[in-house]
Amino acid sequence: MTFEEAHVLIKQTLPEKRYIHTLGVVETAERLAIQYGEDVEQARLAAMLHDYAKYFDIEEMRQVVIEEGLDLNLLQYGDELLHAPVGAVLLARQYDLDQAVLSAIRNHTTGEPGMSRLDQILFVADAIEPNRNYPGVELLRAEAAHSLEAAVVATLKQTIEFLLKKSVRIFPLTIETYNDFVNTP
Ligand code: DGI
Ligand code: FE
Ligand code: FE
Repeated sequence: MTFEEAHVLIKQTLPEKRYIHTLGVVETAERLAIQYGEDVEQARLAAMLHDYAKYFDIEEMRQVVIEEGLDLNLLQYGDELLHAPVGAVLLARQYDLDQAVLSAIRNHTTGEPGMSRLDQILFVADAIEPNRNYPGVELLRAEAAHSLEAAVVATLKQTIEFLLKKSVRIFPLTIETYNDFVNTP
């Protein structure tokens, strides 16, 4: 799938606000890929597609988790977690996409221990794209300017703090990713 094909698909799939967020993620992922020497075309494509399933029917997404043998724990946490792994599966079913791109889409919400540099770029770009304006986003942008790994840790900390304040369950993979990156010297 080319970037332009992905662009057409996303423009017709997502509502305006989410489409604008997506363009911000594309621009930011491209910038980070250049800065950190990763594949710019893969970063742009993963960013364009990352929220493909964001507004899909929750029951249908739960069904995909079961059918595809994805981690059944996904059904016991917030529904917000579904769109990343389910989006990757649905895209892989319909289009020819590199595993590296699918991996970045799959783990963009929680991260994953040992995630690739491309995964890290999408994970951070999603959190700091120019349309994001939550408290603390400037700190994440500053981290991303000097270290991709530091930005991953800062993003995980901000996500975990946000979930704690909301008193919702934290998906184990989010915590495992945090532990993995904090242990990395
Ligand atoms: O899809 P976006 O809004 O662009 O961003 P995202 O894919 O990072 O999704 C963010 C949402 O996911 C936000 O509502 C918090 C939720 N989330 C992230 N990590 C966890 C989580 N929800 C639960 N329950 N547990 C998590 O570990
Ligand atoms: Fe998302
Ligand atoms: Fe997003």
